Amino acid sequence: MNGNAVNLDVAVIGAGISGMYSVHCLRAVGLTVRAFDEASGVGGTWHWTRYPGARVDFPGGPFYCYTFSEEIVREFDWPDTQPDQPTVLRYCNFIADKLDLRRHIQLNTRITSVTYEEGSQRWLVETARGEVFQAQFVVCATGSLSAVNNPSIPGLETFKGLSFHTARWPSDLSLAGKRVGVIGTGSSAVQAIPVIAEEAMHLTVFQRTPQFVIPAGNRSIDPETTRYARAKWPEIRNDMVKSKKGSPFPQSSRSALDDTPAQREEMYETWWKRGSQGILIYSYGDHMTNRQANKALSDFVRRKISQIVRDKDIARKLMPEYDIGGKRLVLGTNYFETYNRDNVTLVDLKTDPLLEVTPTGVRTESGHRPLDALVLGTGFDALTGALLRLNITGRDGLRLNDKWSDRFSTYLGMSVRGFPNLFMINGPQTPSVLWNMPLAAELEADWIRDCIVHMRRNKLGAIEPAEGTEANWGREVEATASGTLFTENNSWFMGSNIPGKPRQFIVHLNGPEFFKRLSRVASEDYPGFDVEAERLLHASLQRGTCSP
Ligand code: NA7
Repeated sequence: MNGNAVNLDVAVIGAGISGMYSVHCLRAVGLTVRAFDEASGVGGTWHWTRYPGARVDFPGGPFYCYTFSEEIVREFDWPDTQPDQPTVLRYCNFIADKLDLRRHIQLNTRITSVTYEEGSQRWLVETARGEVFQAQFVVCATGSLSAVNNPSIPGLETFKGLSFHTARWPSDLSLAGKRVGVIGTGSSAVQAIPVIAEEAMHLTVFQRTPQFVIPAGNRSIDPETTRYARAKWPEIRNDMVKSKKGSPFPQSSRSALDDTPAQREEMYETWWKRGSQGILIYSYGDHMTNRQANKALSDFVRRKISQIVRDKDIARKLMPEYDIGGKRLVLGTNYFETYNRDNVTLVDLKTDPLLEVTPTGVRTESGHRPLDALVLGTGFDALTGALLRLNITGRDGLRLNDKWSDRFSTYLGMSVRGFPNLFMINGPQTPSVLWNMPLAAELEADWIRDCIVHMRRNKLGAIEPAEGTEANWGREVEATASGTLFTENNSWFMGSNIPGKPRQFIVHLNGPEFFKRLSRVASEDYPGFDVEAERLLHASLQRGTCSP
């Protein structure tokens, strides 16, 4: 045992939406908990994601938030259907105060290593400030899209202007009068581009792959919706838990091919206008399982692009050729319209490859483009990236980076064999990024709490997946995606955006079944896990403070 270490029952890594809820629910059963975050404030993704135009791109308002407390639902007024980043960050701070979480959260603290000690059945958690904590349990609430992807573009480090990732946007930055370049056209860049174009003198967008972008349709939430949500909250929450996407809005199960082309067009037009309150791809049930159905919708959005973008050559460059939804569908506001502006240039890197960044701009095959600021909208090492950056070493010196070098494997997306008592929230092989993430975080943190309580009651010291359970779980997760078009496209769902990352589908596609499964595993006393008896009688047991 490390004599200088501060003792905790649970170390939570991350103080975003998952980390804050973990602190709340673990503290409630008498556990000593501390959350650590590298950021200077709470909010996780919503602390970092400060680019102009950043908004929730899921059915937002009262549905993208904590769901467990009707009191909280009543007390926070969401102004828009797609809340902007400052509003979500204000909400996170409201929660930290309301639940009195700050005294359990240590900010400005980067975790440098997490190492399992066999003898004590505890983890040593080291920080960049030189502190060491010893915790029986570690909860990785590290965020699904938090490990920034800084691309290796020749000369990037030589750029003399301002250069930064969308998730590291400098505070108080003015782009007025500047020539700005944006590399990437994912969700972040698509939200930022129209706002940057309004402010900058000139904007050049460097596009590697065009995007299907549908209107977010952000609008003020009418008081009636808020009143309804507050009055019916338990039912709404229950419906979201059972819903395939964790959303309160409709999803059709009909085939797009059961309708005539004219009927389909009418349906698509209606859903196009709904924006996030009924996302177009769910207008029929088979867009992601039937290529012909998918093509009908892909063609509809391509027609929209050619109607919106006046210059036919630019419109052609903006046309995606893959299956709609194969990459995460992007919700935007005036995205395609922005290419009608005189101060916006689109560079298609497929036909005009990026050669290098120079001290004064970006050189593509067709020439040099002088820039004052370069924005990297280049995304994230999704789901596994943040975990692999923690430097985790489990039983027998096994490093998570080595275990996952060819393929990642988990049991229930919550735990990894060889890494006892370490849990993940919204990690790989959970519904995560294709479900309602705050709601998923609550359900997964509750499961972790119940597992810890079960262990304490039964004087268990360690729990980890049994031999073979990860392989079975991997097959189950793959089965949820088999026959879908997700696995036939290149996207960060498949690891394709990170050079060298194994090609493996990262999401469990059936949220309701996933959460039912978690409940079943808990109620059956954790089948599929190996457990060990507690070697050290834990202080909180002696004090009898763990009282669920
Ligand atoms: P994304 O969706 O991963 O988008 C990243 C974009 O950056 C995408 O267009 C990439 O092109 C492009 N990219 C990445 N590396 C390069 C290089 N080296 N050169 C040129 N272009 C590159 O990340 P976002 O931040 O936009 O969105 C992530 C999620 O966060 C999103 O779903 C929201 O939920 C919030 P590619 O398509 O790989 O060819």
